Amino acid sequence: MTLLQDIGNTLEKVREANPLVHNITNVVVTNFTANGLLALGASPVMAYAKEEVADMARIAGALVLNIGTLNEAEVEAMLIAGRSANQHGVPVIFDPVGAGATPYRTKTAQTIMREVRVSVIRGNAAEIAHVIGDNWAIKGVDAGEGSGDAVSLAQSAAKLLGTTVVITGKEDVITDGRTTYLIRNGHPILTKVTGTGCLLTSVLGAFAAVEKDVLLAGASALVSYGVAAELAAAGRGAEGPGRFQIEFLNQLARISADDVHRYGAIDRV
Ligand code: ATP
Ligand code: TZP
Ligand code: MG
Ligand code: MG
Repeated sequence: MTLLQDIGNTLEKVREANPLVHNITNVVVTNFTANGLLALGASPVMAYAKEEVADMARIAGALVLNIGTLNEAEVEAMLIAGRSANQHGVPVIFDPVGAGATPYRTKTAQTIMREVRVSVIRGNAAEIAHVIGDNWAIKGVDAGEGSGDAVSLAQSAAKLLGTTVVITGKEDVITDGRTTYLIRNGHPILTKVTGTGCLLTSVLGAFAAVEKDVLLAGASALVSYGVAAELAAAGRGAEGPGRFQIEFLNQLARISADDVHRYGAIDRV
């Protein structure tokens, strides 16, 4: 069985299992995230109240934490949900949106990494660097022009944090500190639609819910997502970001194991 066949099978498992993904995410991307998960074949739920997050996280297939529009109440809920997920063997996926942009974001991201056992942390290079106290340029929630090698940054972060790290950009890196894959799927128009990074983090949750091998789950999410974006950009999405956003949802619903075999571009490095 080749890696791309394993990835195609993992995509099919998401569709068969329809996993419940509990998201505590930001106000910018909430609707897009729910629609993207539905299109892919997962079942989204957004629940934020500290009175219920432990119960919701317990019954979910994965918990996604995203600090894009954080506040104290939400951070408290994230810690409660994260601890419940850890107690019940539910994988936690974390998006440290804007870490490095303000001290509050950086500190909160580091607190979550310390207090919650996170299966996968996904961000742009600057965000991941700031979570480990490294200094890449960052501008708001977009990666800046920091230099350096995303592969070695991801590997250092994985070792320091003791978790699987995903750094996205023109190419995506996933590593557990020992095994590293580079994924060359995707399209630049993804950077013109807000929430494509956040939705990807939730899609990582959907895949982690159905596949215990975190590296395979993550690689499968990255390849499937990138290929869906390529298909959308090659079709109706070529018209511009508005049409692309809608067409991308269509392609997340349509993408098949066959598309993954044909267009997946992943290498072990
Ligand atoms: P940023 O705030 O830096 O844009 P983000 O959280 O939005 O970060 P991205 O790094 O943009 O996350 O990743 C979201 C998706 O867009 C991923 O699938 C990634 O592969 C893809 N992507 C980002 N930039 C490019 C690019 N230049 N070419 C192809 N795909 C890209
Ligand atoms: N501001 C706070 S969260 C957010 C913005 C614009 C969304 C960021 O989404 P992404 O997926 O990182 O582009
Ligand atoms: Mg982006
Ligand atoms: Mg982001």
